[in-house]
Amino acid sequence: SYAGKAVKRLYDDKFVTGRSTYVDDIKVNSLYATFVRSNVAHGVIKRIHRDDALKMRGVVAVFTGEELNQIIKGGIGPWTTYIDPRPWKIPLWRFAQGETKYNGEPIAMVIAQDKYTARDAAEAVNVDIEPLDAVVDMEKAKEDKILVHKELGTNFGYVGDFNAGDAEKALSSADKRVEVEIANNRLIPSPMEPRGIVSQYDGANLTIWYSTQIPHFARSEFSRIFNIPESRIRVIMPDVGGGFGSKAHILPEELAVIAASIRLGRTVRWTATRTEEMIATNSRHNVFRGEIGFKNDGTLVAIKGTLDVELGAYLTYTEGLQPTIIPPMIPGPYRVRDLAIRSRAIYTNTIPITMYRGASRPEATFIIERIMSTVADELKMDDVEVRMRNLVREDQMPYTNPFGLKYDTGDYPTLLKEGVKVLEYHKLKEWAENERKRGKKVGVGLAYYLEICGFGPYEYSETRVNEDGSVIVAIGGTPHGQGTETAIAQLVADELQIPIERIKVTWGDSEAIPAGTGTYGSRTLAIAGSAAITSSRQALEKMKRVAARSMKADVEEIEYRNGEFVHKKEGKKMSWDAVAREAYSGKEPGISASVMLEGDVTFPYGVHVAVVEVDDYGIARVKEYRAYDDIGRVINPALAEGQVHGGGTQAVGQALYELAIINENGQLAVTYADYFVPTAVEAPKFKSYFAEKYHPSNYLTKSKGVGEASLIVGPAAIVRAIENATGKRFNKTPVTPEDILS
Ligand code: MCN
Ligand code: MO
Repeated sequence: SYAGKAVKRLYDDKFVTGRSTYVDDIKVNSLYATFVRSNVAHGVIKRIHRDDALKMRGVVAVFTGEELNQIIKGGIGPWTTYIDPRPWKIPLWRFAQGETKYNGEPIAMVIAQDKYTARDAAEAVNVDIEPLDAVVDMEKAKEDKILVHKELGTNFGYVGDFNAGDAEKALSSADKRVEVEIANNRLIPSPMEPRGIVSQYDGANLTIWYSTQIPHFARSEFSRIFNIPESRIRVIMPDVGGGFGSKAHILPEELAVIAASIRLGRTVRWTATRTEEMIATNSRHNVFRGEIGFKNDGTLVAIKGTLDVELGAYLTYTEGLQPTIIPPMIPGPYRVRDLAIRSRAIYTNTIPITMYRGASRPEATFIIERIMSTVADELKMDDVEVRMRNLVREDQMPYTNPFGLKYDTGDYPTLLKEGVKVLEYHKLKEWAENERKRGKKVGVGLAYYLEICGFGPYEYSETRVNEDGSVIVAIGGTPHGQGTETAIAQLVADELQIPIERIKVTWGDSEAIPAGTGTYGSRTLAIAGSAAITSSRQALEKMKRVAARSMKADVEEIEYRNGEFVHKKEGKKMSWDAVAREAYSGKEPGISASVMLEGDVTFPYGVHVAVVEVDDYGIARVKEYRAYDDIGRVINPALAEGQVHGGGTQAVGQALYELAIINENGQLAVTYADYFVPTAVEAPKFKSYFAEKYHPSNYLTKSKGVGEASLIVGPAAIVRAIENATGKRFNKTPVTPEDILS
């Protein structure tokens, strides 16, 4: 069997030999788009002077927002698959028209024969902007004095209360009460491949090559926004060089490219420069302020507070998830049942904020883990002991958390006990203490997480057996670096009992694959994998029927084993390939089976440990990162470990280095000189283990997700390690050298 083995990624040759095809590699005759961007955070667009640009050789058009929005009929909407738009205040988001709401916002579009001309021409476009008062700071925006969207009457896009039990009463009966403020700063997801799109319009049909995680959702959104039937829109996702959640939403730039191609009847393309990519997607700014109550034995009894998440100037598809997913995840794996959390989402005149790896679970985990560590510090208790005291017990599983989330399977205390041992946490702590006695600033930190992943509502899969017996599995999931396609091929190879080399997994073309939800929320292996198992079982059933007809037997008389269909009674046999050939002989309809598998959430969990060293300049380095996770059945340990490493390196970035600086004019620092992303040099030494006695999910794969785990829990573990190294307290990310030295 293939499942459980570290099978090498099936489709990597093209990547390592430079023959992969990203959007910018698509060779079609096309025009190039570039954007004129706002240099103020808020202002009235008075006039766009485009005559000079239009006179330049090679310039085809310069479009204003008014012109583009005649074609962009609908606005970018909320992600109604997951959020109820009713309690929200949502401004119409199209291409800027009349007013600009953030520094860097596209306000005019230049189309030229080549990208260099397009960029030169963009410089020749002058825009008169009359600045308006802007509010670029979330705290100031809360005063509602300066409004980002006057028509909404407020900067609060969402206010909701998440109440469970009686937090007030629990607080007043607690032995101890402590106030907390816990924050994550703004990040820039930074995938290797920036945003990109090619839009081809032939007068009737649109073909769109798009660097995205959600080709099918994009198709339905484009259909709604441009009022074109889905049958006339084909969205193709070529190789995608990473997304980390940020490519699950649509930009006004991308709508403009499509609009221009419709208007001109030509193919138009845009690949974001690195600066544009940095402007395109920011993420993660949130603050929790509140009070906690606990008993002297370390039992957490109450959490009360307010969570503020920044939206930026508009509601992206994905940022709408945060204020409604963070609060119910704050209890995490712990038994606390009395909580009162007011959750608010706030518009500011800044770059719209999107989701980033973990989306809501890193925020919730950072909050609850900082709370656990605070309890430990207040009571001078060990981090492990405090958590042990509070974890949901195995006899309580499946456990319905105070907000109604049903934790499916797991044994949280046992995993902590085992994890601490396997990761040698106490040994490391002792070692660090000795090192500190010798004057070295080293520290060890631990954090626990429980996360929610594997999201539905459904995923599509089709299994097709070709005439030669090779197999195509077309999935609605959209891997873009994770290697999930290889794990799915492993599952299908086991199911069909044929060599994995005979299986090709394909995805990301809205015309070749009728439906799909996409890859995000660490859902793909669980849900698309289970869908692939199901469609493959059905295909095998169809193969059996062909074999039966061919051998003049009842289908019940046919047994399939290791690539052979056996008619036991008669002692006859047919090979997999012979049956496939028969299926395409003209007498049979061929072999294809498709399913739309419904799915629900599943809850992986684990404990991670970081070792940090701080130098005299306050610069912290994560020397080691160790992880012990229960992710259900591990299908491909190498791939799963790779996710722990990648997410762990991003956790180093969030905890120590990454901070998107927005100045008082709402301008983002847009180079990697000002925004430091960790490289291999800053990556720690990793040790990643998976619980051998795992707790399966309800999915056929028995797996739970791991694609986001390390970025969900890593920042809390790393910050705890810095505290251990320095003896100071930090309730935020990133912890900068200035913080450490002050
Ligand atoms: N896996 C496994 N056994 C399990 C669980 C997972 O072998 N029990 C393997 C899978 O085969 C897959 C990987 O681990 O190779 C992650 O699977 P899964 O947890 O199902 O996550 P997804 O495939 O849905 O990937 C999405 C996840 C998310 S949400 C973000 S954000 C993220 C991440 O993946 N973005 C990434 N990892 C990324 N990795 C790369 N290279 N690029 C991104 O943009
Ligand atoms: Mo994600």
